[in-house]
Amino acid sequence: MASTLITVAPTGAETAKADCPALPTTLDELVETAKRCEAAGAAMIHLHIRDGEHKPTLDLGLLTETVAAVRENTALIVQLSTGGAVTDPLADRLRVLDAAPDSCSLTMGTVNFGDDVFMNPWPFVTQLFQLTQEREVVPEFELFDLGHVAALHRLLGKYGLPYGGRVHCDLVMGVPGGMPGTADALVAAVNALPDAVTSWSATGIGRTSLTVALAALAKGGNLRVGMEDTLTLAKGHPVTHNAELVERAAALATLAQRPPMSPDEARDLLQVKK
Ligand code: KMH
Ligand code: ZN
Repeated sequence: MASTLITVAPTGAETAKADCPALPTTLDELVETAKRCEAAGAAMIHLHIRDGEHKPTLDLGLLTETVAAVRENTALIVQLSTGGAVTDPLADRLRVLDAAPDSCSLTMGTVNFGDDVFMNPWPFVTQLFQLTQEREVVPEFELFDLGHVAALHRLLGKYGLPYGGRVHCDLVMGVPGGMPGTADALVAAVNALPDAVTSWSATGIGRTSLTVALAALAKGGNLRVGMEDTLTLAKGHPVTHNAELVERAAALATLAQRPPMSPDEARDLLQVKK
């Protein structure tokens, strides 16, 4: 039976710990979250980390320590964010690969991001992509807009396949400034993906989370969920632990006759380094 890759994005860089104490920001909280989310059906974790004051950081020592701790305690594929926070310099974002994750996010273009701008100029995209090839890290192409899909065609046409030979992307939908979190937008984006794409997932920001998950399953895709993307299960029902979102995703995937895949199956799918 076909199965579903569930990725959990537990923290992000946008929510303040003071506003959401349930957000995992310390190493202990991240490891506990990773373990519970793996038990609930996640196969990959998309990590942003925080400093001692719970502020987003790309500190290389902390990133390396976090990768090691999650690897020690789970079998999850460890994906580090190279998106960071909107204020992070591009050079620091490239340096994330020095922490040697299994996978990293790679956003395919600049996008308005609420009141901010998430900068991903083309030379940065190509430099980061070539670095993933050199370091043998599997990129996950983050697509916030149809223009990012066009940029993925351009990238693969010019630089070839990623490390491992598979092409995995994630549609990030419902960001104010990006494509909307609707079934119509999802179908349009998926139908426009390059033929080289071997797997894709989708995530809906905020209240679009459930719509996007249902549309993704109906269209044959995989799921990314987590408190980076949504802080409520429904209106008036705040998420109290990332595992709740993974459990819901696993239940939907099971109902769709494509139960969650194990981390080992996900390693095969994405061809991350052994
Ligand atoms: N925090 C956003 C500005 C990624 O992780 O690669 C970017 C982001 C995407 O979250
Ligand atoms: Zn992220």
